[in-house]
Amino acid sequence: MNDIARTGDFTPEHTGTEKLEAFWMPFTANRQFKSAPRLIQRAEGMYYYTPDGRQVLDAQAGLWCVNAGHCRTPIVQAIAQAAGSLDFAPTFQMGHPMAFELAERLVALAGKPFNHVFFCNSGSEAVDSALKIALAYHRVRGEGQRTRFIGRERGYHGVGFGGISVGGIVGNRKMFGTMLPGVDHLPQTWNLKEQAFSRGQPQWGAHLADELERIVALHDASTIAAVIVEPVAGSAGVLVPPVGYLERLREITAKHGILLIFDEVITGFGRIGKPFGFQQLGVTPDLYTVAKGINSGTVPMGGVFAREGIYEAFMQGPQTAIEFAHGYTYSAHPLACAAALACLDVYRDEGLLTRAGELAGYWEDALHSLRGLPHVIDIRNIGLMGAVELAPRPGAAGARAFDVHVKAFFEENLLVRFTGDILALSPPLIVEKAQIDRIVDGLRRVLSKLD
Ligand code: PXG
Repeated sequence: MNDIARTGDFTPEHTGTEKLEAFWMPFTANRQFKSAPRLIQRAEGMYYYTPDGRQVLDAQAGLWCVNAGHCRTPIVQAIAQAAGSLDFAPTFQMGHPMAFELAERLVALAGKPFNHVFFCNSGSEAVDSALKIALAYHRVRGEGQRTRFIGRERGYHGVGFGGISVGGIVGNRKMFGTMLPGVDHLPQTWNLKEQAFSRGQPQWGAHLADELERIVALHDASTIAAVIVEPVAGSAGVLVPPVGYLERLREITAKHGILLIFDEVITGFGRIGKPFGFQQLGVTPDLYTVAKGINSGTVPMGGVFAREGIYEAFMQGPQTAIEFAHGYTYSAHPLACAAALACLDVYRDEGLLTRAGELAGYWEDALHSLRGLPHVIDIRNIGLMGAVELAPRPGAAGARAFDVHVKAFFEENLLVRFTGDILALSPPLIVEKAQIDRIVDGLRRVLSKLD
């Protein structure tokens, strides 16, 4: 097979439905997809290209990850260079320079109090790693009885057993039965009546954080290791935290010696206006997870940031002891590190980690201009995240948003994500105002004639 074919030549015989059968697609309606496939061949900048040569505007940054835009030359070159000079290197009892350089640059971007980062290969692994760091942290300090976790309804923390246990998306949990024991959930924060068409953070809802006091009282603080939430819930459809809500979670967790973990897999790397979501929202967790935008989705990579005092608590016992029995073969993989280092340069040189803040007002006005269209019951936004929620068709939840997704793709050359009856938007951070207009105008045309 020549190189071109291997990098994705969808010849007609490759798009026949039988050729699509073997791939068990993740989080996909496999039979529906394979009967009417939506295929992507290549990508560049803000666009995907289909096998039949259509240029599709990517309004979802791949899957909330391609923050620097697609196939950026410096990132591509860095990956190629690494592949040819250090294809793999162990990071168990060994090290390679890019891993240390990347960690240094990342903690500098995070700022105080964050001083260490642990590497893994996905958001799901980052979440499991963070939960394990939390448990082990309490244990090394002599508080090993702190084993409970508190997540939140509608939270998405990936698909590991830890992640689905603290997560709160029913469909991702109910099939699997067994989960981590000792997990409780805060109520989710979205309320149609109180918050519909809020711009940015809703005013209503800070009091929902007080539920944490009730849960703590029930179990006793001494049994609880950590609370984990997304600063802005992404997968559940862009649920923006009410004003004062995260502050309240921070206060309560600090008071009870409970670690606060932010899952920044989506909000990290510029999505809401600062390098990390906590910086934009002004509330500092003890640990936070990242993935996706760390290298603009180019090579699988995730990480956990730890504040001062956490890593240090592990550094005890004999010098020869492995302080934390956790890690992955591909933790700090050279290709992922090379991609991330080059990506950080692109972010810095193009000001991309603060661009969502600069465009947020324009984005907000553009999205909210869809208010009043048929079936639109809510519009939410923060930074360069947005959601348009539709009323479900009676007896066919999710069908309306799926229709919009398909029509946007085929009729408007627009890639828009959907979850339930919510359209979710998160364009690459290089998006231009004219492209924001195109996204919104395309959606307007589709929504106007939607039944
Ligand atoms: N935490 C959060 C907050 C996420 O959004 C994960 C963990 C898991 O990451 P990995 O890399 O293991 O998939 C995620 C992933 C969507 C969508 O459209 C969201 C995610 C992944 C795929 C689709 O809502 N988020």
